[in-house]
Amino acid sequence: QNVLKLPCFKLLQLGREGNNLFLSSAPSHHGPFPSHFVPGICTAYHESKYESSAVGPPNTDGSQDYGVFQINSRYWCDNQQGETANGCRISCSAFTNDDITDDIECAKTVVRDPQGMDAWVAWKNHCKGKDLSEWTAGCSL
Ligand SMILES: [Ca+2]
Repeated sequence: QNVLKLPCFKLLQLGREGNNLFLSSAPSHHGPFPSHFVPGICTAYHESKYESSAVGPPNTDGSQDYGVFQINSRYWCDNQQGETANGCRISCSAFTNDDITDDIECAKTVVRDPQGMDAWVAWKNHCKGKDLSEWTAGCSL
């Protein structure tokens, strides 16, 4: 994972629009980029490679995951296929366009759940407890 190969504008978009996102689980110091953006940036990369049109393959329960944060249709959005709690009260298709504002809003809702950032497998497997400073190398607000 070489952050310098990633589009910095995407990092900045995630960072700027994600103000206060993931604050509670943020590591304390990550250079010039505000530290509380970094968990979301690392997680989004490992979930979707920042591909806003990403739709995951069906999960074992038939649900699917949408957008940069791979938000799940069983719990958080409605894809018109099967049961959903629709916790973010939104269509899953809203998470597959280039405007990630609503994706971030929903991610904030997800992270307020008791499991917090652990809702994302990519966070647990690739980001949690790691030195995340490389994610912001070459980027600043
Ligand atoms: Ca969107």
